[in-house]
Amino acid sequence: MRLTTAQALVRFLANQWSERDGVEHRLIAGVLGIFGHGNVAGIGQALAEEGAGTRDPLPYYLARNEQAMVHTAVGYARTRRRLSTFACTASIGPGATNLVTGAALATINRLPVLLLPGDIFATRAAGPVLQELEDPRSYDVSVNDSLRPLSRFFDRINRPEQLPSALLAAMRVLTDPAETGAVTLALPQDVQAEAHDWPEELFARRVWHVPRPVPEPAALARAVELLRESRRPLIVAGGGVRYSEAWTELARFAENHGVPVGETQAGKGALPYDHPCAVGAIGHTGTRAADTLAREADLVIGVGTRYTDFTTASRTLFGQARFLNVNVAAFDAAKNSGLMLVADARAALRALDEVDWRADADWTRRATTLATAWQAEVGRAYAGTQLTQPVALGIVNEIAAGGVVVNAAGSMPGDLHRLWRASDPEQYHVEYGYSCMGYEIAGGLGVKLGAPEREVIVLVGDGSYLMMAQEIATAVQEGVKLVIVLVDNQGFASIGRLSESVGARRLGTAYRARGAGGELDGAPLPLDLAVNAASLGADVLRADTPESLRAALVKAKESARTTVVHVEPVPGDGPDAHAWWDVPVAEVSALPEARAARERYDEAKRDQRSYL
Ligand SMILES: Cc1ncc(C[n+]2csc(CCOP(=O)(O)OP(=O)(O)O)c2C)c(N)n1
Ligand SMILES: [Mg+2]
Repeated sequence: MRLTTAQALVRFLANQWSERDGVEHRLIAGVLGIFGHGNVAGIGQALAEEGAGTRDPLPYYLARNEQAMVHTAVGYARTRRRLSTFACTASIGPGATNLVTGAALATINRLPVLLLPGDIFATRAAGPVLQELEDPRSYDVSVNDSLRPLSRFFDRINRPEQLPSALLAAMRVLTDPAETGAVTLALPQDVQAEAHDWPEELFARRVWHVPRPVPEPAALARAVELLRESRRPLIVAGGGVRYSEAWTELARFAENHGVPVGETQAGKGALPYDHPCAVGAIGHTGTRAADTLAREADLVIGVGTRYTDFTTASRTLFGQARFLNVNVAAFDAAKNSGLMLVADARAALRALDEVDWRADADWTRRATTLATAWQAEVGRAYAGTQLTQPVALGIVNEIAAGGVVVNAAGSMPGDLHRLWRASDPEQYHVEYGYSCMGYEIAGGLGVKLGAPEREVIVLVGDGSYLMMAQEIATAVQEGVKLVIVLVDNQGFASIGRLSESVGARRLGTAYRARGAGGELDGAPLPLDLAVNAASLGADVLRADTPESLRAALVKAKESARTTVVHVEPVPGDGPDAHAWWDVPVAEVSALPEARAARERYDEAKRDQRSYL
């Protein structure tokens, strides 16, 4: 069959399916793209020719920024449990390098996205081409090589003949639960347009089975031994619970064996907040309940977690516990010198559930008491007559029943992790692997594309909003409705607090004009982000009291249009952190507050374990 490389690629993608538990899903749900000379005549022409300008089978979506389109793909892939994702087509040069942040975010969060940046001519016939980076040491380098370390599979298609094997490898990695992440096929612009005779089989319907690996018997036997020796076990539920859809198995295991369950950011919602075994968020942004238990536990059972520094409180949280790590990726299962149970979370929890063993009854009871006390604390943080951030989040929580809340960076992820009451496993979508400012609106668009039946409520700080608000225009274009709560506190509340705590005097963390003395401490900036949102095509409501926020959210929910609710919260924080986070402080300084901060730092650092 004679087609261009780009036409063959597009036709191939339209025929790829994933399958797990007997259910099939379109692997590539569509193509997000921005065209330039590096892809318009290749992929762009192919999409037009293959009918993808229409909606089926490979609908095309025009995004506003290449980074944002990867966020949208990630939001979608997470919502669809990695069984379906988007391809992202970018031009060469800046269009391609704009993908870099999105690629890192996808790979860190273990979420599949297919990146298709254009590349410089394979023939080098007319180089340097517009937007080409020339490397005097080698003609074999382009800016796309910056995507190599961020991609779980990277290939450059220098000849049409290379396409079939590269495509098969790309699909294998996208659908492999242990390998998945960003997959990049760099497409030289001349090769995209080049014709070739392709074998018909390349375009056959292909189904990629997504496995549920079972634990190896010997490893399982050792895990059982470890369980039997434990009296004070604690589960750390991570994103792997979600991707495996192992919620029922997790609840059953926890109930049957009396094991409390703490949750990472990616795992939050694994159990409903009021489940008898739920002790809520764990780690630096954890609840007092989970963090207290973590210090006393003799066994930590990690299920689908990467054990980031937020989860382990920079390796100070888990007193003397041993680790049993259930993970589909050996890389993660090996962490903290844990006993590795390399398996799908659902399969492993089912196997472990067979064990005749229970935690000490006192331990299980204590977990329930601590969790109940914590919920009372959340109640106090949510109650209030002033519109502080915790009060605002409480109102969003109340209104969001049945919806999804989306967030990524700033002061809200910590407050949300600690306070948010997730009543079902779909409700909480906080991207905290990369905690990337700008993910919120673009990612929220992907969440909504993945779960159109759900109300998607994007929480975005003013700092994040100013980095990447433009996908509001894409949401309006697609008639995809988002509710966006814009929390405007004129700068970086989170980093402002952190700055003060490390002796950096809040430098550069508030949005202020340059003052008379030459510092950034002058008048507040005359920004009106609500007007900005309206200019992008959203409806806008403003709220400055708890009542007006509630009313605005109800109205936004009823509307069919993307609505931005602009909130300026009054100062007021939620509960403090109960566990440390390692942010190194200046070892020498003339500033007294930096010296004091260093003393506190040295003190906390002493508790850091090596987990050898
Ligand atoms: C792309 C990116 N740049 C920088 C950071 C570091 N950072 C984390 S939070 C933050 C400030 C966020 O401000 P805003 O969105 O207004 O949230 P707030 O802290 O005020 O709640 C910054 C700069 C980041 N996470 N992502
Ligand atoms: Mg802010």
